[in-house]
Amino acid sequence: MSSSDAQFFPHATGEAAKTVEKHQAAQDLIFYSGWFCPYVHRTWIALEERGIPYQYVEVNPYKKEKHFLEINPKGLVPAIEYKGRALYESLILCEFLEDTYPAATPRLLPADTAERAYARIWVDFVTKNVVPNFMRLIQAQTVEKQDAARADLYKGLRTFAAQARGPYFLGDEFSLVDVAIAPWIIRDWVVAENRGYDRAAVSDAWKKYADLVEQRDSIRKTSSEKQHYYEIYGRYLRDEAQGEGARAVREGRVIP
Ligand SMILES: N[C@@H](CCC(=O)N[C@@H](CS)C(=O)NCC(=O)O)C(=O)O
Repeated sequence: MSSSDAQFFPHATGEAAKTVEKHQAAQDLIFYSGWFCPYVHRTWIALEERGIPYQYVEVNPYKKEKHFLEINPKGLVPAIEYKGRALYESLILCEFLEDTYPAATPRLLPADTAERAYARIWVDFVTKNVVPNFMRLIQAQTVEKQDAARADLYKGLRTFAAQARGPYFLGDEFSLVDVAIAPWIIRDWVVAENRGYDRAAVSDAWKKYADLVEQRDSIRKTSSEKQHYYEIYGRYLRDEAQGEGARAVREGRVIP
């Protein structure tokens, strides 16, 4: 990790800052967040969607401070401390919230067990076919590598959108599948402005889905001002980022 990775705007801005402000009081659940992080964004969307009480704590995960490493030995955000128990991994945290707050609505996983498994199949698809290709596209430095990554990303998004029942992935209800992919929808301007990505060029179905998902209240309320994402994504676009994820993408490894 280079020290420059640890230097960026230190807190949420815009709509996200208002949400942070409302979640300062002590709660059973402490949410360790990095305002900029797409993985954090998933868990944050789930918390906001379901109205779960939480205390927001901003962490700079690149600093690897001792207290945070005690919460998550991997040193990655998001993490949660719940009644003294430390947990991490964005999608596992979303499922933890689902299990721990069964009365909070809406539920993000369907009640029917086969339908729940189906939702998890598509969450897994996002993890394997969308996120890595999105990050590869951002970090690719040659036109050839960008073309290859964009083609793989389009293929993944096209497949995903073709399976979406509409308006959301599983139908009328917003679900964990939408949560899993939403942070990369709200950040796709990075590849639109710099890597020739175009929602409409993926497919009509993808554009319709992405245009709808980004309007979701829980997503808007947890998004910061675009200008502050620039310095972070600039490092990715120059392939200079040294975080765990950026290094894994550079070396062709699975993202941690
Ligand atoms: N698989 C993890 C990934 C989390 C992750 O990579 N978070 C990044 C910020 S976006 C981080 O904490 N990076 C610190 C580092 O790489 O040292 C999850 O889904 O929670």
